[in-house]
Amino acid sequence: MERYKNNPIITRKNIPAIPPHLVDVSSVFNPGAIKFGDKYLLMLRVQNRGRETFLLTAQSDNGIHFHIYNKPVHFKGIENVPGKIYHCYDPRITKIDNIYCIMFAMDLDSGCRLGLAQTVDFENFEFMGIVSEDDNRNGVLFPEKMNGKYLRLDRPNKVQLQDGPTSGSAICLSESDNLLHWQTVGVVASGRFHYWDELIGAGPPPIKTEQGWLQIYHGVATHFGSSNIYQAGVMLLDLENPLKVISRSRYNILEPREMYELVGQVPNVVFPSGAIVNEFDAKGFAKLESRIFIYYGAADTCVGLAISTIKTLLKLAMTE
Ligand code: BMA
Repeated sequence: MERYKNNPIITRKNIPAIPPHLVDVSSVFNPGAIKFGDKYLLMLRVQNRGRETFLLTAQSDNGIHFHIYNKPVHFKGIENVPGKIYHCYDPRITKIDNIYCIMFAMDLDSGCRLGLAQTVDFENFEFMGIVSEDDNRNGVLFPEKMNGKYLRLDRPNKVQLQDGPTSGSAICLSESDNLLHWQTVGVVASGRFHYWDELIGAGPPPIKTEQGWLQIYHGVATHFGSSNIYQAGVMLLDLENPLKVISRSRYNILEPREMYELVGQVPNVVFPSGAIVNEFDAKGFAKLESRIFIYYGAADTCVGLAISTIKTLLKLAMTE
């Protein structure tokens, strides 16, 4: 994948001052992304100097230069959740039947859960509920139902990192009748210990291609003494049965190399969370030659853009 030449595309300096809480913020990273009409839309994770989290939307005509709105996203109804919500973060956006669904991580006293919100205009957002019973993260919805069910990839948190948060080593497939109550169908892919992707989680929502569902994911190498390395990879899932992995990249397709990826709040991190495909065919498949913009958090500090094509990602997925 090719980094945009003027990366990072969004840094803390681009965040407008929104008194009282968002002034001179610390970081902006891990955005959700989607095409909204003919605009590129991001939902940015912004942290202030209290290390509190806010989500801000941003729009662009070309996917590179973004206008960031000076109104934090409010999920209407979230105030009715009992107990304290510390952070809502890492949103992934999927359009299903003309409704934009946002799945995000929620830090609660009981651990991390998945939350779901919906919007049609990216101005008014409705909180739909907490949609994972157990500790879970990196929930991404498929853009269409299969066999009458909504599907998502998620990542139950099971592994306790030494001196760190609990993290998972497997991407699972879950299904639901109503987007609110989910059952795990099975494990799609597990971490490959000793290699680049020991712990894994889905990145942007799955992309439909004639060859299968293209899934960009992050992998964490944990066997380096002082620091985990977060990288991006890609796998191809069967179109009819996404539990089945057709192929999976042996090598990462993006790793921390540039200074803004190596140094920051959390060093050595590229974390892909949003992708926008330029062209789909009449049947809804991403075109082979289409460009894809991948938005990623760099070092939990700023937003990078990596550019590729569907064809290239399919090829990279096949390097087994
Ligand atoms: C993961 C998540 C991400 C974060 C990454 C690197 O576990 O918390 O939000 O970007 O770690 O710190």
